[in-house]
Amino acid sequence: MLAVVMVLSANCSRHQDEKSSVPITIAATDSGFTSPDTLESGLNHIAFENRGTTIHECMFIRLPATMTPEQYLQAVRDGADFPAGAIDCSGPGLTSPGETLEMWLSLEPGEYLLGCWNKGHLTKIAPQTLTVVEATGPLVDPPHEEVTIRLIDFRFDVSGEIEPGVRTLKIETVGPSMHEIDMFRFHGARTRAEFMAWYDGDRIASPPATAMGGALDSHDTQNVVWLRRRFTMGHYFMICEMPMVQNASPADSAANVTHAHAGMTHEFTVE
Ligand SMILES: [Cu+2]
Repeated sequence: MLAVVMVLSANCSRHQDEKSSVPITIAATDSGFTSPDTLESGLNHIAFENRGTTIHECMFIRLPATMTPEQYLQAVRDGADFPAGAIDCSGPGLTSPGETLEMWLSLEPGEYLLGCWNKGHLTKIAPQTLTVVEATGPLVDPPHEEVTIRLIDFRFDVSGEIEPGVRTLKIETVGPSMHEIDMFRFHGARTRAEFMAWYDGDRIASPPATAMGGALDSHDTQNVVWLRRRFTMGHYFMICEMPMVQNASPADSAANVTHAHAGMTHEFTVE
């Protein structure tokens, strides 16, 4: 009995030791992002809110010194998923209107563009830029996770159970390819087949699931991010939206084939 008590108290003190940081709010609207003009380098704690009427995400894109935001966007209009020299640095994934999640992610100093790739918003909505400056303040500590999700060619490896409540997930990319994770909560008895039909369609009418957020890809696959959000009981689905063929021409039938089509999906129940 004594041993059990000691283990429990050790677990409690571990959580009490987590230094709580105040998140920086970044909001998506249907006309663009609201965010600070500058962030500090190192681990950042962000609260992402979708205040729009459609699904949005928030990729942090670090631009090379030789590339303006407009040059990046023109390369995307010309069909590039990964304009040469620009670096994807993760960010909160697909999130439905009214949903909020927290993310911890590391950023290096530089000039960044915040972009939503859903439904071509990246090139249709006024881009948001921000500067990451060398940190001068105290460092943000990583949170303690209950669950670790590893992104592997082409599957999700989930260690631990996601239970109802506010939960923290650590996201690691094992690769070797770049990956991302978007989580959805099915509405009622809607199914995976209905989801994939919606995913391959216009993604506007009658969504079969709520987009719960996720972690977008990083060129640096050593990059680790953490997600924290509330999970209610229900039936969930996670997918990887990375394109199977990078920078495919929009006219190429391969342009819309993602890792999800190659089987990189995972269903789970929160109970
Ligand atoms: Cu993938």
